[in-house]
Amino acid sequence: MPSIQEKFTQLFGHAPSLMVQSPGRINLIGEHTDYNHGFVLPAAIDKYVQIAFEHRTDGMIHMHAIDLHETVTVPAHPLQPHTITWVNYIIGVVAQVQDYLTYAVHNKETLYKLNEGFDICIQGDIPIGAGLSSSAAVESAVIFALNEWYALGLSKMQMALMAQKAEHEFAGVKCGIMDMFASIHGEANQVMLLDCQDLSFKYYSLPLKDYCIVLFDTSIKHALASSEYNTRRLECEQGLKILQETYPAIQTFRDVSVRQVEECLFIHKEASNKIYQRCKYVVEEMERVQLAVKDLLVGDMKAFGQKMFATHRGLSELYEVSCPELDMLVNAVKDNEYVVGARMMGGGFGGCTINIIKSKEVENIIAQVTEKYHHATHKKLHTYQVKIEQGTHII
Ligand code: GAF
Repeated sequence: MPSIQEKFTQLFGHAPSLMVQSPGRINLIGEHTDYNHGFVLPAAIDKYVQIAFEHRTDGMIHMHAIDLHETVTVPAHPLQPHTITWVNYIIGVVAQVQDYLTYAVHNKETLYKLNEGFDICIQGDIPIGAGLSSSAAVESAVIFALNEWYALGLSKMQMALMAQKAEHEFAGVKCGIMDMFASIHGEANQVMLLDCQDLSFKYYSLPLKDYCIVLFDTSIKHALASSEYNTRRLECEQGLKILQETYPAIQTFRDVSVRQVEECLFIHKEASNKIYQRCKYVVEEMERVQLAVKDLLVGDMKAFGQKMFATHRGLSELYEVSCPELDMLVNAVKDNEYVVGARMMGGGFGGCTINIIKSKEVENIIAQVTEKYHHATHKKLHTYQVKIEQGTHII
């Protein structure tokens, strides 16, 4: 198979000037907390999107997705959301940079250069729709390349925020900051505790010792994932407003206790009340992340893993973003003495579970779960043993 440089050269008749690689991410704990001003604990992994880039001067953006065998060309200005999803991950980011150069820094020369257009090829090995943030990896790679090529001087956090805005405005998913943050800021062997309220973060080593991280991929992506994601976000906002009526000092979920959720949202003792359930999960998960980091600091992976199982229960029963296949995969390992923790990961409604498994038992456990999964769903289970790696960088 030709390399991305060779493919780029074949397609565009010249070699690329810049190559960038951006990883997918895992998240150890802290799910659906980023857009609720909570904490997350993600890390970048050894699965990547690569892009090859070259400036052009005819005002066009030529894009080619190698794995999908698709080429799309659009004028560099003005940019509108496109009908093809992957195209939006590129042009959505370009639109953010155009806005930045127009309104934030009034840099006409650089804007002129950007609007001259470019050629770009993308390829990758992050499974699409598996909840490993392949879209954020593309957006992160593109913003990183534009920052480099046009000498924009953006910080990593500014890049992550612009990539997030691209996802909101061009892909239509009101995602939090976690995925782009993790792809751009990742470091080898380090998880990152990000405070999504003030965007401060800290790196921690994961005391895996004789354990490793394995992802079980349901190969399912429900069509309702992005609409349900936006609905969860709205439900949380509604819950927060109700809490603020009784407690005006509350600004974000960070100021909310479980007791206040019980008092203000547990209406008529109706435990099925959706807003109550969503908010209860969020507040409990925020506390769980803090406690889980303490487990990491003392090297107690067993206690950490128990919290992952508790997160899964919350996501499945209260936040209702799991699906039967994800629940099945977590149940399949929950009483296995060699699996310290497992849970669904990412937005939900399909994608992967993340499992912390004793290294010497990984093969056995993969074989057992693959068999069970096939028996129950008639689907093939894809599994990935992942390493924690460096974030977006030039190659
Ligand atoms: C998706 C989103 F993109 C993230 O921002 C985050 O909310 C996650 O779902 C759930 O934790 O990956």
